[in-house]
Amino acid sequence: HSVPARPVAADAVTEMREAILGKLAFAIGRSPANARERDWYAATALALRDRIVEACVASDAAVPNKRVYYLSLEFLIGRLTSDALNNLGLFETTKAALAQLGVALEDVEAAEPDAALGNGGLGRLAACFMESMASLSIPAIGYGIRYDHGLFRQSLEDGWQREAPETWLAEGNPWEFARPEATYTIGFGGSVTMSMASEGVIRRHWAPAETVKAVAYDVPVVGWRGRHVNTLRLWKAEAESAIDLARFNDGDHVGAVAARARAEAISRVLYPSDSSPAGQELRLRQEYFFTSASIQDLVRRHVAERGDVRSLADHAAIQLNDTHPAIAVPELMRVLLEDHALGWEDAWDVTTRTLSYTNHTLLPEALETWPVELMERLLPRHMQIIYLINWMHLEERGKSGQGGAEHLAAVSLIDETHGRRVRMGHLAFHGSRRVNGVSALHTDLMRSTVFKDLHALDPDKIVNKTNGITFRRWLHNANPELTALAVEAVGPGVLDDPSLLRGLDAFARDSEFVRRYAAVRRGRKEALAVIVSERTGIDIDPSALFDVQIKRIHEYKRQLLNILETVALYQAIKAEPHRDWTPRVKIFAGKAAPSYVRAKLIIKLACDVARAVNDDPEVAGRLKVAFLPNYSVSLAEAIIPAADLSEQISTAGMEASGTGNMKLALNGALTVGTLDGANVEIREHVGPENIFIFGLTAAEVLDRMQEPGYAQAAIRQSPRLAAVLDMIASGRLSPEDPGRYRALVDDLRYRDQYLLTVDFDDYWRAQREIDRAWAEPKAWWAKAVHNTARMAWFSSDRSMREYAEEIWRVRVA
Ligand code: DL6
Repeated sequence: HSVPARPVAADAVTEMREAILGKLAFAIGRSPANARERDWYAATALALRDRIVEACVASDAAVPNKRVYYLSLEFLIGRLTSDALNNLGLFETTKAALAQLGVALEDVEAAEPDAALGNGGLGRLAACFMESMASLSIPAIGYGIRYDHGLFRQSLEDGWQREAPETWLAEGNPWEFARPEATYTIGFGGSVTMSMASEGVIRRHWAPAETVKAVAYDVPVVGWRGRHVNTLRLWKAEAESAIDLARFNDGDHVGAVAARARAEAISRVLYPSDSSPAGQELRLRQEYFFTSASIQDLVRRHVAERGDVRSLADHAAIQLNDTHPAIAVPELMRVLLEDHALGWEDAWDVTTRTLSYTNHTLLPEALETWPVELMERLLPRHMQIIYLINWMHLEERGKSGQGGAEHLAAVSLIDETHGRRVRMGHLAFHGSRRVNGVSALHTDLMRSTVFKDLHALDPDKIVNKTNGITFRRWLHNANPELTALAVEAVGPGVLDDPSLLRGLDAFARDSEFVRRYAAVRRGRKEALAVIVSERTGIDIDPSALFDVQIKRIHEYKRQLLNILETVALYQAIKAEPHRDWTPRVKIFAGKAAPSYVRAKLIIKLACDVARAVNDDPEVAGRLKVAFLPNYSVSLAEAIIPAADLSEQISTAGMEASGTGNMKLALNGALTVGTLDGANVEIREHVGPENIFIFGLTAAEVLDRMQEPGYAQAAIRQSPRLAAVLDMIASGRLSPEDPGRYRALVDDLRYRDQYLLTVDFDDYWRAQREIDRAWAEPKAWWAKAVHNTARMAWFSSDRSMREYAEEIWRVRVA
């Protein structure tokens, strides 16, 4: 780490050392002699937290004119210590302080468990946005759930994914503050009663059958240079009563805590499996639990500060991160109608001026809908409000002459085609002031497909806000060596203003700069090779091309396409062993949802291919394959700076944006990708000559899907692909279970929903072009430098500025 934001002063080091020692003794109760690394980590975090609190007090001094509330069921934060050290400019000071105590900062950092409160891109985006809002001094509170168990721990048992619970809170969390004074009651079930409020005015009251407490835990989020601190408020579920004492005394020791177990289950695990009705219900309980607590909290704060709930929209902007908090629409209505006695029109006006919604996927299977029957049982009052919102919405259509049955069915908040279900996307859309997509292509597809009819009713509502990543974590922290080089080349201003990276363009052909740029990569590849060897037993050569695909395992992301190409390459090398092959290491990492059987089989196939390839002396030195288990934010931070090639190969039209693509390109990996999600904009920024694009466009995908037998036709035209499929289907890669991949291959041959067969030949072509490009180091490194130089636009600071200006209407200094 060599990016000190401030020079290191001896007295600052002494002060930090004493602060850490004080925390170790008085907060942890350990002496330096018997402190474990975990203790040093906790002591360091607590010492840093004090500094943040000092900055926090300054941030909280005045009531801001407007606050952003970012509601997200996921925050994939990773480790917090390095963020805090970097943003406070205390990295070198703390390192020196710990060194005086005989402790290595790297070991302290490594002792911090990842806060993995998210599954992938959506949750990591929320974490990047929180950091950027703090860095831009946008007053914001993030709201989510304090899961006891974050994303599961993945291991590979003979190539099969196994899941174990993740235990980040096992020894407590030094970054959080418990706030028992911020506790709210959350209701479920029960009935709705009516009363006459005044002549002709009927009020409805919800009497829930069950209540649960939501208790706040606050994590401070410190921005760049410590100028501003925001809060991430995470809710923990607790029972109204910890124990049924009478029952306990009667000898029913388990039954006495059953209600508690049921209540606490809400914040027990991230993304409970929804493959059973009980799992689905728990998921809906989670969504309502955190949304209701957050809405109650922010309305209470607003009324305390401003006295009148009617001005909420002037001082609060609520962003719904996907549809998981879409129940905020009827919940805010309920609070305004019942707790604050607003009339319907006023409540609807406040609601629709306060809420906005981000859509993150158009895949039909990922669009949330809830059975009306479940909603009526769990949230009867909300269901009534949804019915009324829908009735008015459809009436309006009728009045404006758009009342055709087909049109009404398309825009209705209730889907009646497969049983009656509430469309959460439609609900969020209708209840929001602005709705945004996360890349230009995705936003266009929102307008022309899933939200076509709603868009026609309100053409200004959908806006595009292309995703971004925080450069503090994904460049400064993850790649301090490259950051130091950039600072040397274009000046320290680049730490504050990433657009200065553009100055690196001038160095793309500067042999001394390029030598150092390549040396930085080489160092990180050597470090990654050690990790790969330790975790998989596979030895990889740092001079080979590191070809990396790291993301959730999903069919549309097409890890399988990459595996097919790997098998084709394996066959080609074996057929012509003496050709001058570009040495490659294919690195995969990612988790499959526990109930996603096909995705788990794809992991197994990657491992079977790895075994065949790595054991074959004929391809030694040309091809290696490794699947790194337990992908996490921390592992991403180790892989990304070591990557030469970034695989972004989803079926065009299916990846809403991608953000890993941005992290890899920023760190100088060249992209091989389809024209999907933000890849389209990455190409515009880095230049078409610095990226390898292949495959059908989104429009071509839609057309091709209409052609019967497209997979068979593609296989007929590609002997190379046919040979790959034959090999996999034959069982040669899985001799202990020869039929293992027969159904997988049959699916490609006769269905191929994700068009792997159609894109295969062009992907092969692009990969061979990459082989040739790698053989020309000067040109390769020039392309890499151009990538780093031209990615500044993808900073999440830019995304947050755009949200602030166009969605939230919050001033950014
Ligand atoms: O917007 C963040 C991220 C995108 O970069 C990915 O392309 C997209 O797949 C992901 N979406 C989800 C959707 N899940 N749900 N619901 O994770 O969002």
